[in-house]
Amino acid sequence: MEKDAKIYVAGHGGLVGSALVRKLRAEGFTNLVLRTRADLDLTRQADVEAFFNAERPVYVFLAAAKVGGILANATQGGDFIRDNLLIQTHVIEAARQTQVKKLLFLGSSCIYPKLAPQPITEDCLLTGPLEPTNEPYAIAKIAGLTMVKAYRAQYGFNAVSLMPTNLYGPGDNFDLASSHVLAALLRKFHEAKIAGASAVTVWGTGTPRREFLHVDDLADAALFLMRCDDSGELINVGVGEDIAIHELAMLIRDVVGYTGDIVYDTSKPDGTPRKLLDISRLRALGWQARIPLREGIAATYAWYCANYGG
Ligand code: GFB
Repeated sequence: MEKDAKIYVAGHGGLVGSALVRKLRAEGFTNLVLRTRADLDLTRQADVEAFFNAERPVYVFLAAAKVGGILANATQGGDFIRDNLLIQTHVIEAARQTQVKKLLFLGSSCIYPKLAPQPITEDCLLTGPLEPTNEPYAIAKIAGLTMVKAYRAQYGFNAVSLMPTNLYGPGDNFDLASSHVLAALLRKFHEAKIAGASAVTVWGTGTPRREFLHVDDLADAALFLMRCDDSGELINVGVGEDIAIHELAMLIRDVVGYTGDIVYDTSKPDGTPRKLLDISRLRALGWQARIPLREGIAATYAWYCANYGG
């Protein structure tokens, strides 16, 4: 990838997009094209076509998507499938029409079957029923993966498809109704510490297991694969180990320095019991994550305090 090549990071303001911009700038890429949602609504095809015709980026990182935690997915499925189908379809087609050299597409570990054998290998996709709480999102993302695969076969379109595990880090969404668990618990324990609350409520039973990858590691993997992988194969991106939600809650309580109790609200969904990724394919290409979970949580907590105060 040439350092002056024009690179479009769709969704540059989000958790993944902002990490990609940090990584690309740190690596000396000087020609980044960034557009806010107000500047460019990716759900409107004519606007996306006009943007690509005007800017003609050489590389595209498609980090724009409607994403959210288990509750948001379970209650806004229509928005999740509509917005993600529109965004990805418009960007991938405009990239093809304007001869983009390579596009990076992001799937997610949550689009594998609910009860896939663990750790999950890339060939598990579409081999069983999906997790009901996020089926609309999963089907949209599976459609995107299928689209880039079909575009490679029909048009020779070059795209790399990553399947990241659960992500966290600076720039995360801390809204308690729509966030993912790690960000939500950081905020909950922080606010309980400030308020002197006696307990923090954790959703579900605390027994599900999740794998967490710091978003700066994901950005590193994304650039690594954009540079070196042209196989067209799905590639899982994870850390190779997971943690039970109740263990995560105790870890975050310790990092935040809260001393109260943890109570579980079993009226909230657990979601899939486990979704640990098999990362053999990525390791064979020579990449592995570097940010340990406790260190990553502590750094994210410091970022949260600096940006959200309190
Ligand atoms: O991170 P999370 O919302 O999404 O939930 P998923 C992970 C686990 O943490 C679930 C529990 O078992 C939740 O019940 N949990 C405990 C909490 N306390 C909380 C809390 O305060 N907030 C949240 N959000 N969870 C998502 C998919 O599944 O994975 C998305 O729905 C996305 O589509 C994402 O792909 C990566 O890991 O269960």
